[in-house]
Amino acid sequence: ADLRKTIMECVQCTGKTLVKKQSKCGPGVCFKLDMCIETAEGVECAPCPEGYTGDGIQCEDIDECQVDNGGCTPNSYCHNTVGAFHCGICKTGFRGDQNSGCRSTGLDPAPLTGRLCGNGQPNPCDVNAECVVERDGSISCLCKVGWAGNGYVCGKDTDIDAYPDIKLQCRDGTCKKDNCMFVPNSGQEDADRDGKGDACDEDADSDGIFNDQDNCWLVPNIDQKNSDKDLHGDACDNCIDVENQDQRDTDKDGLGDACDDDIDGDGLKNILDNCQRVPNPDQKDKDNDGVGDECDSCPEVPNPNQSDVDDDLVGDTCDTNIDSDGDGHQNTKDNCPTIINSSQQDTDKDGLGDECDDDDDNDGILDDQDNCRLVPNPDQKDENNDGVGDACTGDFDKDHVIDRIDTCPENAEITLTDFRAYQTVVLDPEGEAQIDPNWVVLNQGMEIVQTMNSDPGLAVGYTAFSGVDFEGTFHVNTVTDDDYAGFIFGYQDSSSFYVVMWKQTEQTYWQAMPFRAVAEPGIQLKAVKSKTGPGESLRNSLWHTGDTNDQVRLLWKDPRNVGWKDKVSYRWNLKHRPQLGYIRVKFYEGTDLVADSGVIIDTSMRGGRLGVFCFSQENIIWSNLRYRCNDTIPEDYTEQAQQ
Ligand SMILES: *[C@@H]1O[C@H](CO)[C@@H](O)[C@H](O)[C@H]1NC(C)=O
Ligand SMILES: *[C@@H]1O[C@H](CO)[C@@H](O)[C@H](O)[C@H]1NC(C)=O
Ligand SMILES: CC(=O)N[C@H]1CO[C@H](CO)[C@@H](O)[C@@H]1O
Repeated sequence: ADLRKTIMECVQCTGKTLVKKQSKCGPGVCFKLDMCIETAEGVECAPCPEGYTGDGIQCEDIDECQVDNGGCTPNSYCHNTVGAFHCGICKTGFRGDQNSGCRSTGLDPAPLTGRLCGNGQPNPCDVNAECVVERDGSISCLCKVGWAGNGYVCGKDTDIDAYPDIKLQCRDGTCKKDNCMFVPNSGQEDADRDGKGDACDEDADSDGIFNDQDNCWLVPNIDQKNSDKDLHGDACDNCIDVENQDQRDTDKDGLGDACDDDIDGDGLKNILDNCQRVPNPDQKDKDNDGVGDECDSCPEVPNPNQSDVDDDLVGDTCDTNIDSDGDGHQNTKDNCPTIINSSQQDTDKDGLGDECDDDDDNDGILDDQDNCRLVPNPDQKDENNDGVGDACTGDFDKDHVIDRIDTCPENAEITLTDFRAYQTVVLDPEGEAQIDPNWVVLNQGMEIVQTMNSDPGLAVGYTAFSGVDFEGTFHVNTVTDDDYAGFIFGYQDSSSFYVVMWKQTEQTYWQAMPFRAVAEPGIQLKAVKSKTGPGESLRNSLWHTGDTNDQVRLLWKDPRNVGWKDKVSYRWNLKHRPQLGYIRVKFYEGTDLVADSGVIIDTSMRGGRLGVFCFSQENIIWSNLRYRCNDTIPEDYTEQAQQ
């Protein structure tokens, strides 16, 4: 309604730019927010972006393929997408590619004939891609592990960061040549814009000082001036006069927490704010313990010290650890105490989780009859009679991220893979053996780097999952050291999680107390259920390849027993279905599958959070991280059950 109103207010719709009477830009004024320009006369909408046609208020996709096959070579596929298009492979009966042209194969039956997608339609994808049938029945193409591109064209991707080694004959962002061919950098960050990514540029800011000697390696500062005692020069220090090695800046206002008098940017100065790190302008504090509800680990029970020894985000004072369904949420806080539901999704926020609520969206129509289970639509309108209500067509959970790219199409709270917010868990807090890990998050939360030779530690995302697929690229970017790195899933607290860990060489841990721990090089999958929690026992048990009483169980070890190689990228692919206890993890080196756990059934943790793990290894990169909600029962589970 608002949009229509602004169009009617259009007073001078000349040329390509529109001028409107209103003076403020905002969502829905122009086709895209960043196309809106405020001027003295009102607001203007910039012309539609390339690939679209329209007046700037409304822009429609141009189907480039309609004209001259989009400029693609004759007899090849042209695929139109929103705002762009790309050329595909040769059509059935033709051979070649976009460079050399598509020639008739004559008598020779085309090798590609008969390639079909799962839904029976012809497969338009590159030979090194998979055809994925989306929820709405449409098709998309995804380059296989070790390949990158737009799916219609895929090229070799040595470091498995989703950018190809060479520029591909297509126009999407993912067709560009990787600016670091051998170091994964899924964000392609390039501070000095010299075409060489920061991850592989020895002088990333081009100030003539090599990164390892530069106190601002991403900001040119020839003077190297540094007023405080931390390792960050003034030119890049978010607290110039206050030591803050971690550079944490909660509200992202450019001022580090250590020198920001309003850390969370909620308008209340720290000294007056009962949640200094979580915005809560209302300052509500039910239990009157001086800690606001928004950040209180026990909002109903006074616990001014907020102590949480098991790192499960529930304060000790109200932590019962009685969890009947094992999904990581204790009964008193579980919105479905007896049904496994780690994600705790509660769409209508009525306190009853969707899993045990028979009307998830509270629109009066029970879930099994509701054509939009998560979007209130009492009228059940369904213009095209496809069984999916108009209110949720294309965006099932109405979170404004369309299903096709939504990491959780049936959960409005989870839309993209994002580890920008994470909890650090130190697994040996007392030990002085080494320092704590130092995490750096890149590429909008889809890449994590750990720089220090450290004690064992975790960076854990805040999102809890039931069924999930989790993948990422693992790379140790140094020839120094030979220790452990990996990832975790099903995290419930610092005593309860699954870890997949990998070491380079066999080694006995240098602290022989409390027991002698021997690490083998093969990839290991372990269930951590520790009676003691973080400390020396858990530390040595994590190091040890094998079972340890009351600490860790080894669920699987790669029989090849080979360690990771320096500066080589590996891709992992994990499936966890906690409802069934199903776990399967695969590892790829380049394009080759090199390790596969097979189907493992374990029910120690019925879901939980995801994260990464390191132990005594520096310079680890977890790149191109991706998670997706997935509760589909894998076929191999059924096979196994039938055996
Ligand atoms: C926090 O307070 C509780 C009681 O309110 C007490 O039992 C506990 O020992 C305290 N923890 C720390 C770490 O001070
Ligand atoms: C979900 O898991 C199933 C079973 O493993 C798999 O076939 C399917 O491709 C997955 N869905 C997505 C969107 O990845
Ligand atoms: C949103 C979500 O993750 N819901 C899950 C809750 O748990 C059940 C299994 O008990 C899953 O089937 C749901 O998908």
